[in-house]
Amino acid sequence: MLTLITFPGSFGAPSHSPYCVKAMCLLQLSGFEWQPKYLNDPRPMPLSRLPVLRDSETLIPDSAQIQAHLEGKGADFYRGLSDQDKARAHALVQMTEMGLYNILVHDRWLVDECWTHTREAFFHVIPFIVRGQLTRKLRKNIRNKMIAQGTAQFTESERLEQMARDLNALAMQLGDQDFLFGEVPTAADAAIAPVLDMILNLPAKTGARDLLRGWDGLPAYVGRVRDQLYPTP
Ligand SMILES: N[C@@H](CCC(=O)N[C@@H](CS)C(=O)NCC(=O)O)C(=O)O
Repeated sequence: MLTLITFPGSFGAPSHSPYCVKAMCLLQLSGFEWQPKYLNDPRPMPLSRLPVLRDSETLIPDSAQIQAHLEGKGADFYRGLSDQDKARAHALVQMTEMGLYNILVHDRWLVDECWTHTREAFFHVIPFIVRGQLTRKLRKNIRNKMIAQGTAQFTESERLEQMARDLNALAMQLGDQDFLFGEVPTAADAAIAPVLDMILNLPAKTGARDLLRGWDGLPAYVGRVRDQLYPTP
């Protein structure tokens, strides 16, 4: 059986990481049997990140590589779609993983009120005596990464303007369909909805959370992906 090595869940999602939830949704869509194995520290893993898929003795890191591996075993995540739609799906996934994902990371780690809850949810397993020092260091690293990558260089209103453009692109593609490419979920929904879900469920009020909660159609879309693709606990 396939084993997905994943961070555990928080704030109502089956993993802290949208990439781990993406991999779970892909596995659900694939129809293959799989089981989760929860890990808190990804450092021993290839690339030092999660998710990682174990197939017999092989470890496959990275959600896009996991997708390709499942496709190699026969999964068809875009059944019946044109090459043009597949290209559009790829572009929307990239947009979400490069843009909206970083807004999620920014708000989780750098908005003080969110950080208090994030720290508790992600790091409660670390012994209390070293937790403060370690999480301060991790937070500083994330702040530096967010500045280097650009998200933390913008003002809140600039970030929200960028986010609104991304949400508009997703809402335009969704239209009045149930899922991004029709009435059946695809790999694009597996990748995109978990990022939106985690922004919707940020543990404190932020501009990004408010913007998405108020966006006509997108919260309901996330609910449909949850119902159809998230594994049952
Ligand atoms: N491109 C990778 C990204 C995976 C990733 O960045 N995972 C993050 C969590 S969202 C991670 O494991 N970070 C290392 C850590 O948290 O220590 C994928 O698609 O799987």
